[in-house]
Amino acid sequence: MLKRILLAVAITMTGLVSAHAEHIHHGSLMISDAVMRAALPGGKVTAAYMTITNTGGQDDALVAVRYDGAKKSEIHTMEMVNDVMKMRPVDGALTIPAGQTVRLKPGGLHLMFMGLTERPMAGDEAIISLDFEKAGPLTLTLPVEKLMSGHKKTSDQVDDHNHDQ
Ligand SMILES: [Cu+2]
Repeated sequence: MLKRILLAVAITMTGLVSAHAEHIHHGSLMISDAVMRAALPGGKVTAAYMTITNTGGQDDALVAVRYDGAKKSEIHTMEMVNDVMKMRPVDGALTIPAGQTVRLKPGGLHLMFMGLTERPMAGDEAIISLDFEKAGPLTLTLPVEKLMSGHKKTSDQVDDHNHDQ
């Protein structure tokens, strides 16, 4: 309750704080800025982003992700191949090194949801499940927002997942 009151105060004061500014503690992990990208009309893929900080003394790893509104959920990374940005599933798990912060963000690491059976729209909340090697399973509720891609383009119609064209 107190947390909600404080958040409301923060929103009033800055006008900029949104729901996903809230931090979630899970074992020695702290998750913030979690958000799912709104799917485009007719789109079959979308992505989610978050910041994961490992405040502990041991490495942890994100081993699996699941979103019930998609047929397939994967952890993706982006890399330059011949000047073209491509994404691919991470090999094995995504390590969250002890004492470090890993940022999943547009144009970089992301959680990827393919074969959407639901269409998450701006203003919705989406529930995803994460599984960490040490901290264990976590169910997260994410705000769904229209997000710009990591590209220097201004259109909402561009998303991370057109890179393989
Ligand atoms: Cu992807």
